[in-house]
Amino acid sequence: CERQDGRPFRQRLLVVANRLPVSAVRRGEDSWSLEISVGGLVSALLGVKEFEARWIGWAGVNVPDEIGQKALTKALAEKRCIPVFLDEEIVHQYYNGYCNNILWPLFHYLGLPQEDRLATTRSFQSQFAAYKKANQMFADVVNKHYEEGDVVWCHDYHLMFLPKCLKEYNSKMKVGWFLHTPFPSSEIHRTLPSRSELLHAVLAADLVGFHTYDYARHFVSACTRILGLEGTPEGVEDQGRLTRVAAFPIGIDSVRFIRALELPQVQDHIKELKERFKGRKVMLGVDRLDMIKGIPQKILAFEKFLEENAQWRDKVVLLQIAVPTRTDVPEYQKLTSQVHEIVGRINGRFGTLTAVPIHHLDRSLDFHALCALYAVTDVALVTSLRDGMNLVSYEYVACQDAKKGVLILSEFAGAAQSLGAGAILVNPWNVTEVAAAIAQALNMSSEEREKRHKHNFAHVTTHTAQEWAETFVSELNDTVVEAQLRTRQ
Ligand code: ADQ
Repeated sequence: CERQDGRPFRQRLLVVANRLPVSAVRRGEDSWSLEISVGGLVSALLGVKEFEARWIGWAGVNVPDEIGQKALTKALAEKRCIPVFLDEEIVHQYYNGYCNNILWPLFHYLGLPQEDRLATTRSFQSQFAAYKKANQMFADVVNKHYEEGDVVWCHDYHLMFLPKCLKEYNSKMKVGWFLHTPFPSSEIHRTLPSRSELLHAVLAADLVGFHTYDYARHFVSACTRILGLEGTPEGVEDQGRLTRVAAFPIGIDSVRFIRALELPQVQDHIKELKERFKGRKVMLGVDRLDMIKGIPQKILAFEKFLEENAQWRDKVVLLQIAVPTRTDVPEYQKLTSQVHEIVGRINGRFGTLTAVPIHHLDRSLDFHALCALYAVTDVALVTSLRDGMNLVSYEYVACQDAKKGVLILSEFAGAAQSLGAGAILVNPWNVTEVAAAIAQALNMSSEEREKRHKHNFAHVTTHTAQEWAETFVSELNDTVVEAQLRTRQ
């Protein structure tokens, strides 16, 4: 196997994530069309030049028949993707249930669902059993495709059991696991009925990575307090075996965003937006419509700002782009109605015949439209109640080198640790504080905006997604070599 420049790849990298980076649509009994979905992880790994990456994951569709499975496997192989086939019941219990209904809220400090509080409830137990079963199914596929010397990189809270399953197959496999969400305080993690089993399973990896040092510290504390293991500056030690634990803050492919701003279609969007909002300052929110993103809190803070700053009422507009996710879950449906209700009330209260203060869109935007919005807006508002990192804040900074807009950023997003010096940091629960931050951002001098932007732009363009992936994989290789040396001594 060769790279584009003709040199051989250093190593094969098996990336295992719940979802493959493609959406599959069935066109006939044995034909599929595939569309690549570019997200943070995909662009991060596209930049990893030394490794020949293959993806293993679920294609997001139920394919019960053998003909369909074979055809999809073949189509995916051309994109270097390998499918794990999960049936509807497993998806319901493992993905909707244990992953999204239990681990996601818990890791974001929203607690366990009330009805699942007791470890003995049937639904909790069956969801956990399905979670383990699904992780074993991922492991079976990885094991089938693994070749000696490969690096296996497991991603996120969906696959916490995977390192254990893989090491049971082959203790020599190089296994890394990275969490994209926060890892909560050990006091939160210990409420989980399956707390110990999950920690032990993750510890089977050689390297465990988090976005921030705090999340890594919480994980080590959970292992020391709940499992009684020894925490060292390097990681966690269990009977002489060390699992290395460290922080690897993710970044974005900043060049992709910066270059996009030159494209004619993006320039056209920019021109249109400038015309449309002429004479008004524009604030931007871009989020998945999820409880963790603090969208109601953001809108209420904007209302407070309008209440207290009458002179700004017809001079500022908030564009909130919220892409719907997990739309079949009642809590998410409730959140959507709640947001619509607040937006309607505020627009009724402060709107005029010609303009409304909030434009709320329940949809995803294409990449070019998103870049244009990032480039023309004066302020970005990120008010996550908890967020592993938050890439929207990075993307905004990457597109603001001409305008030098202000980033208002929640102190509970991992990004606060890297962009804190340039952003205005806020506690999203404190509506008065966020309203004051909006006033500060809108009134900020151009010198101060420039100074703050410069700091953040330097960070976003140097700590890229590519660097993140390269660092993790090199560290994983080194960790395994060091462990081998230790056992030989
Ligand atoms: P997410 O919770 O999805 O990711 P984030 O990091 O902000 O959050 O990434 C969202 C991505 O989706 C961005 O690339 C953004 O451009 C895109 N996006 C969001 N809303 C959109 C919209 N309305 N239209 C178009 N695109 C939209 C999880 C964790 C984060 C962590 C990442 C990466 O929750 O904390 O930063 O993984 O590790």
